Amino acid sequence: MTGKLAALERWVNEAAALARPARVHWCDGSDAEYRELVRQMLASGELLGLNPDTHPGCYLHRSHPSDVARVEHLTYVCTRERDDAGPNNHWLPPAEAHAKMDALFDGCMAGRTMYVVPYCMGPIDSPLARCGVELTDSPYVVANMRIMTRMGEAALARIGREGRFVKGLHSIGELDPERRFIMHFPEELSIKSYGSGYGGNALLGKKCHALRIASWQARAEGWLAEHMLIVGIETPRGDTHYIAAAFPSACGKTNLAMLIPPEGYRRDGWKVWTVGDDICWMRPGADGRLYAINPEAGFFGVAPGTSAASNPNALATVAHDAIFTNVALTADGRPWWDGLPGAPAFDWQGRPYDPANGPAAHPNSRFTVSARQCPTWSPHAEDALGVPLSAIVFGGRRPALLPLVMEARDWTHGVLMGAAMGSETTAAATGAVGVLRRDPMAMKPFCGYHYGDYFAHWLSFDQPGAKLPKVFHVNWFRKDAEGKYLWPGFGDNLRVLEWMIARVEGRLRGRETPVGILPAADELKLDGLDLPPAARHELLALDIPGWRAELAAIGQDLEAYAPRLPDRLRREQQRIAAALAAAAAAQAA
Ligand code: SAT
Ligand code: MN
Repeated sequence: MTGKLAALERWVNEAAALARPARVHWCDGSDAEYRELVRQMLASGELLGLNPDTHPGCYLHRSHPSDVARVEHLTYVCTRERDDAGPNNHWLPPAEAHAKMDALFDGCMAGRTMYVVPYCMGPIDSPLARCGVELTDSPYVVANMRIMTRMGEAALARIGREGRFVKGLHSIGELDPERRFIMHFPEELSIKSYGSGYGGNALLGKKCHALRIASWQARAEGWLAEHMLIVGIETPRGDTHYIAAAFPSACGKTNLAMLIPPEGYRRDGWKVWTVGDDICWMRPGADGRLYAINPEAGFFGVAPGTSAASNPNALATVAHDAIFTNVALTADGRPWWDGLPGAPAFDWQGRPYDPANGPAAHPNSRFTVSARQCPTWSPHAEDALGVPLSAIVFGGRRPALLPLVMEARDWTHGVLMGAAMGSETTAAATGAVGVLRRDPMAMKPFCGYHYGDYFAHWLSFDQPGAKLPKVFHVNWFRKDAEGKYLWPGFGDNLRVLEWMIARVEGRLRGRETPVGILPAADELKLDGLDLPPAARHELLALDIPGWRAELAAIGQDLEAYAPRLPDRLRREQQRIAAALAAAAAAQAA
């Protein structure tokens, strides 16, 4: 190889000299290659064939039972200066991290094949897209990367033209949690991941490249790499508004991205177009608007809860040519999880199903599937220049206080809303579930640099001439005193998006409050919805003492990022705290 691919070849040779695989295979991304990988994995037992009549081209993978989620406590950002990684990341000096990882990689691929996986994050002809190469000894990872990215020859050709790519070295190692680390070297655009074959730990194009490394690159180059879905809402007038929305893992991003409008809305001509369900790269265009691409080519979605009621589009998407990981199995070889008809015969570990062993499908079980199979896949999802954003939405699981929807009064307030995001933890990461954690912009596990610098970078988009999207915060997860959800969610979330669009188009006035603009009485269309008046009130009520405590907590939590916390953000928090104090005084008077 010559020219710009020589550096790639040198790095592949170095990695092979370290890991000492029996063979090196350069992936071309072809159908024939995918079929051959599947054939080998069926033979080795890494994949099981599913019922070919109900699920043609579908396979089941069971991961090691100790390897079922991202491992945030073993994930590091290794910058030369500790402060550049920030208190939001685990850190090691790069030399120490390399030494630690190289000792693990030493000879680890003996007898195995090392796959060279060139990939492109984003449409292959997009100026916003970025390439990488993952070296891995896991054929399961290769098969998933082929679905999740533009993998193979075209990506290699682009790398040959550009010369620049993110280097990712991965081995499943012994799948030993004691010998498992995910290390990022943003200054070198490189990643080393050892000891896990699961999702975000192992499919290095996803969280490692498209968020942690990309957020670093984005800061240097003037764009944003975010943990957001992208959805297009087509109104009965025929305009499509694109919305990017950040929610923590397993909070319904895939469901919102594939939303089915309620009956009446469908009749009126509303349509929803899916552009992405997890990651959004965005950059100001020549007209001052923010343009977004989905760097991924597939969905790695949470299976449990995906049902005909919650997300029929996702079910249709995974009806063929999909890889399932850690779901349960019916007696006739269909994948199964809570929300599907039928009954599990085998649990996610392959044991005959026994409720005493816990849920049949693992709570973080997943499907991997090409986005092109989605019935609502947007005809603009692969536009090289991306789609223009009308709104950015932040949200989390908040059982109390946070209203169904509120709008930021300007960009600075919007950045504070994002920075103040909190959510109850879910099964997408190891650790306790259901604990409130502050998760700014849903990037806590994924921001590849100091959160203080990250907030400043967000604020920097507020330039003269910028036509920035409006910023909103939503909470689909409010509960009543009995712990029941107050809002039906799913398709009915379109009612909230409709209000946002009316605000974007300047057609509704809203109601100004100290914490943001809420829908005024009767502005949210709730017809056809069985929502008791008490719930309606509760969802949009303003609990001033509760909010004052929240603002104090936000102020305190943000100080963790001092001295790099932008003063503009601190002043915004103080402005709202003061407005709440004034409202409390007025109420008392
Ligand atoms: O495991 S992944 O990081 O790919 C999924 C998620 O947590 O969002
Ligand atoms: Mn995610």
